[in-house]
Amino acid sequence: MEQQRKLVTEIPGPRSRALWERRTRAVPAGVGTTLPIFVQRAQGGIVEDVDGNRLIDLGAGIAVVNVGHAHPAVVEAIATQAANFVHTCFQVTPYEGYVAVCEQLAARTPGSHEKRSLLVNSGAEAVENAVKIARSATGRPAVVAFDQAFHGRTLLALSLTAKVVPYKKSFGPYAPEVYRAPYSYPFRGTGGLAETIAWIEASVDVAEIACVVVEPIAGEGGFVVPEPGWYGGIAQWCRTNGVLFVADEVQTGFGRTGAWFASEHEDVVPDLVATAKGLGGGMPIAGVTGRADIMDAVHAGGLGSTFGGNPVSCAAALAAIDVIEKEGLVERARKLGDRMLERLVAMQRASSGIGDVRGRGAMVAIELVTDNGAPDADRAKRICAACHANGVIVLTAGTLGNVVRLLPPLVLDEGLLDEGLNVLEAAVRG
Ligand code: PLZ
Repeated sequence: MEQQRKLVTEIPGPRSRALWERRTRAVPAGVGTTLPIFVQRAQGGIVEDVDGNRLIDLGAGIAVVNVGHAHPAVVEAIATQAANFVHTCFQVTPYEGYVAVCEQLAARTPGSHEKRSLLVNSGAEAVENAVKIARSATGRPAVVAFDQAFHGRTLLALSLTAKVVPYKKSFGPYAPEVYRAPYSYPFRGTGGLAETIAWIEASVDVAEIACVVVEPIAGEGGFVVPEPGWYGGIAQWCRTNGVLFVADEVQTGFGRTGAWFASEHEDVVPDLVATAKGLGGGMPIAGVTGRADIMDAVHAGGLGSTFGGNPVSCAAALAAIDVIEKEGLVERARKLGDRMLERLVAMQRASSGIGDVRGRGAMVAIELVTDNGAPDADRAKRICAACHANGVIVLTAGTLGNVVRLLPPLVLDEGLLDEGLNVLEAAVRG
């Protein structure tokens, strides 16, 4: 498929609008939609809709298709595995692909210690299992999460997620023994390391804490990069206090930030790592990887999932990991990131209202503020809408909704990236 932006109708076009009509009668309103075009095909960095419009994708299905849409190696691995067998349930009769993915997770996640991995289906399920394992291994109940956190939408994961609207409103009561501490937010000058630790120690008996669950960069929370030393400082505090350090690398993993895992930027070796999204190259699969002694602390039969580590998803994951390695996508994330930051800083200088430009690797964002520095969620929405109308997929983020984030497939052609950024620049200018 030609890697080219092409608009042949307004966005959304007539066929997408007709499907939207059907959608409203079949799908509940509670399922949100960023951009109501209906997809026909997607390859590399381009998404084609049912009206024949081709859009530049700067969202990668929320950090999933790091290797690009429908990478040929991933597609071939899926087809080959599907022709052999599609499902047995690993707990009923195992197969090699599951083991091979766990070996890859052990080799790629930070630290050279002995590891084990559990495979599940989604980021939320990975986080939930990480907490179950941490509780089982420590015999402690409490969990600390942060005020910009997103960890998923199932009950325990949602209890860890911070943002009320739209995620938490009306869905309580939430799981007990979850304590929320301030996340480092350099642009707002809040959540320094000492403040965070003092907050934790004042709010919960440290001897009762099983684990701290933390994103190396707050993803849905607005691509907030903590101040240098904060993430490592929390890990150190955990070690000192017998608290397990659980890294949620669901959004930051698999090359996204210019390292295999973002914990590497702070030389942190987590006790447990939750992964999902980029792992499967587009197929649903997630993992919990951790120190062998912690992972093996759970009794036999205590962990599992019918579809967890589905053979087709495992084949896709092995292919995607191989593509990230062979195509140098970790390096490429840095290159794309440098280009995006350079352009965004130029936009910040030329226009008012961009309070902050931040990110790591191919995970970058702008935070929109009004003249007096208040969060400007309406402007973020307007900028996204203008990008969408002009054939560029961008996403909002932020606990206050005032962030526009860019997270393209790591294979995106530099010409297309620049074209996408030109559209964004015009949208920022208004
Ligand atoms: N942890 C860090 O980013 C998912 C959410 C989309 P699942 N982020 C996208 C939405 O609106 O629900 C995410 C994440 C981090 C966990 C999760 C949860 O991953 O695969 O969506 O369950």
